[in-house]
Amino acid sequence: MATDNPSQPSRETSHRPVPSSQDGFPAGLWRWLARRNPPGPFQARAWRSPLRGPWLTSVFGLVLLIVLPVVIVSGLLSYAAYAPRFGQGNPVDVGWLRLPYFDWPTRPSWLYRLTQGLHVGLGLMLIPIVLAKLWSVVPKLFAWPPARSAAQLLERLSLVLLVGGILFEIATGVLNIQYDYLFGFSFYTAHFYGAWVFIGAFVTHVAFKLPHLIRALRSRSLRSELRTRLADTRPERPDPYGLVAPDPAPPTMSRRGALALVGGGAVLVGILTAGQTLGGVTRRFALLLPRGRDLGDGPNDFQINRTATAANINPASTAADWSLRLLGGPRPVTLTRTQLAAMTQHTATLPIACVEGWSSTQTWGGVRLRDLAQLAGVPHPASAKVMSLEKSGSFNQATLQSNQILHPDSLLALQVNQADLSLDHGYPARVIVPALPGVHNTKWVRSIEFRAT
Ligand SMILES: Nc1nc2c(c(=O)[nH]1)N[C@H]1C(S)=C(S)[C@@H](COP(=O)(O)O)O[C@H]1N2
Ligand SMILES: [Mo]
Repeated sequence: MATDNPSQPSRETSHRPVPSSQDGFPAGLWRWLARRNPPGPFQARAWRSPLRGPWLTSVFGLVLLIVLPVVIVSGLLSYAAYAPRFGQGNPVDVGWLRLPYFDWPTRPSWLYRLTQGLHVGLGLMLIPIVLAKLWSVVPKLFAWPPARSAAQLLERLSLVLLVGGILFEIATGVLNIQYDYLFGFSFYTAHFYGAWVFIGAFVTHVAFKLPHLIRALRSRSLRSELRTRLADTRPERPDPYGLVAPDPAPPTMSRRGALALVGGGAVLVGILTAGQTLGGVTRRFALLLPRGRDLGDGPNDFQINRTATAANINPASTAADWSLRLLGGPRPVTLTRTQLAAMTQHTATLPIACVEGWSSTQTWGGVRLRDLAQLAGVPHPASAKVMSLEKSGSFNQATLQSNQILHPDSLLALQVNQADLSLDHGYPARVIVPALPGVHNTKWVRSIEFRAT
């Protein structure tokens, strides 16, 4: 019954049953709709939780307001870390969404491990908070009439983009870290454009809601809420937004209980996730990530992104007659593995940090890339294109920036943890560069072309 709904506009004196042109369109239509509340969730009285209200919504909102920008910025940084200037952005051409190019740093070596670990880790931890926030405003989804003015209609459409955007980003992100390449479309393209839709809606939403959020947060004290037991839990004051239940049921949980439940959920997700990048014993708790598990002991027993078999590497092509080709100088240089091993060797402890959020730090041994550039006759390379023996796929080549070639820890690794690389980790030789996104640490290297400009 429409009269039960406190979010109704003030009752009109007119009783026209259908919209009339005298009313003007669409005002008349809205008034007509307002008298015809559909049943079920469209009845404000159907929503009875005594905890719903602007304060609780704003607490969840504040957490999202603080943490989401970190997730957004670290996500955009991941795009930048792929070096889009070399056509390695994913998606490649993003038109006017292109951000200014800059050289991704090589120091600290754990930079991408940090930014991408935050992106994936915080993104996952926010899921319970996003769900709680949606729960807290769900009656508004069923507000009736659907809109009372053109401005309100626009606001509700922007909420579709906001809610749809974040759910889409969560869904694509989670699927990608669980089973890559599950989509019929490119994960990167979808996640990238979805992100911009969400960013636009998020900025708009914050601009409109910030004053309400501040006011609502001031309406109750967090400290006293945290001291309030179930027995003393009362609904919030009736609000102009239609969040507080007009006919609240008795509470079954205190506000602090609800906050603990949601916060505990986020912490639990964090515990089940963080091990994939923290490593050590914590890796055992990274249950949410199939690629985060401990793979046993031994120098080569760490995370493998794609095995040699999966990459269609013919073991014969990595055998004794394998040689590395250095291109781009006055004449090509060819080096056998024995010749590479006879050059000055360096070791560096560096992480492989995957876009999926996991990382794995190992001690690598091999030849400096800058020594190879020197040998090729390009001592001051502007870039280097690394090609793999792997024939197809988008992971079989990568272009490195000048600072990534010249860093003293940037290696063409022959060894890891003092043993020869295993075939799965890129034998006979692979690239390892500080702070480089995992995907560009090319395995089964066939050639490197150093470019002076
Ligand atoms: N040729 C080739 N190199 C590759 C890959 C690949 O599939 N093919 N995977 C990349 C990705 S996505 C990551 S995260 C790292 C993983 O290295 P690892 O398998 O030795 O841990 O290798 C990178 N190098
Ligand atoms: Mo990766």
